[in-house]
Amino acid sequence: MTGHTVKLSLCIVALLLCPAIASTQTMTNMASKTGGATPQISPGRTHTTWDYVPGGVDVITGQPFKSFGSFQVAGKHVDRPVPTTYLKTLYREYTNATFKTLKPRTSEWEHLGFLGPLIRAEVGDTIQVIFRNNSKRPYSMHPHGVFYNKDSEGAPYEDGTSGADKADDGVPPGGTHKYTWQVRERAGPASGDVNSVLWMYHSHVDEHRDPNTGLVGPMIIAARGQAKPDGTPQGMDREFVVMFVQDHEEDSWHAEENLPANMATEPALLVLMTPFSATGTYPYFVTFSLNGYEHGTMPLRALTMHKGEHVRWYVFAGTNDFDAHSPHWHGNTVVINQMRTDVTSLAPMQMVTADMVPDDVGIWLFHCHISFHSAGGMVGRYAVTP
Ligand SMILES: [Cu+2]
Repeated sequence: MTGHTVKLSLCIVALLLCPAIASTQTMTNMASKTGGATPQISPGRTHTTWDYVPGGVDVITGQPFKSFGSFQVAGKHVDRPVPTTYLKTLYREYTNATFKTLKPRTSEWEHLGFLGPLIRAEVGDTIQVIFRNNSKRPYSMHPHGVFYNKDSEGAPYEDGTSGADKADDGVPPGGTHKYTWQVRERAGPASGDVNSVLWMYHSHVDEHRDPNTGLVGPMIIAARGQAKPDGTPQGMDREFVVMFVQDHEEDSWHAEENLPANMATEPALLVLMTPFSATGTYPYFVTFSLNGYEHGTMPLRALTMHKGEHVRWYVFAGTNDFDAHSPHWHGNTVVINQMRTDVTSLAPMQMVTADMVPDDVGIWLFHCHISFHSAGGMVGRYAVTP
């Protein structure tokens, strides 16, 4: 597909913010209720509800998950139950630019969770994204890695441009913008890389609050001539994209709707890891997840592979202060930059590609090795079948 314009799944990638669909589970339910039809947009809905612990069970321990927050009430430390659901604004893909029909996420990408749709291209392609903003605030799409002119950067700042070159900076509510990104050699693998690399896109109208609201998505670029007809890189049987992300829900644009109204008089306190901890971690509304899934709730069926397959993991980190992470695979090893390991490190927004040929069958832990991140929920599982 080298030299082609990538639209949709190699056709127009039509994205619309804030569908009426809540979570992956709800999407499945709605589809089954309507006889398998693709869920339609409900007018008037401008955000989505995301549950960080869908099902309400800590899958790692097998026990019901009890979410609590610590508050200062009349000078005393009080623990109270708190929800695991938050309003989020997410990128979602539609079948075409009429934005009437959501494009269903295929089963192998179910694990993407609250991330936006995967955009794929090969060096030599051009990516076009028709972006419609159905939310109540201006948002944008700012890509990493690919080449863009000033009308497709998706970030407002004093850059000496004006007019049409500013239309991408923040697409207003109800507005539409076409982003055009060239996939040049510099966006593809370098000589030391494997034959595909991970990039990302995110809203950059407010570089802090937009990602914390949920506006981040992945992009995979294959080397020239290295993409199979379905866009996947040659030689790979399976790919996974996992964002290790610390979300500050207090900095989301939905913070006022998500957090208690009396926070000024009853402030949330840092959560202690043990009763003897010298210091706390974060208030309860700072979440530590894998693609929005905490405490092992990322669907295992979507993170399952066969022994001996060539598996490529793309891992990246969020944009907050403690978004430095140490992804660790139990049971199997990976090769990163031609070096063997089972732990890697991510600085905020850093992207790493790790190849695995699993030889150890079983259900295995996959987690951040920073202990308070893992305790806070940044833990999942993957499975290797014979
Ligand atoms: Cu971490």
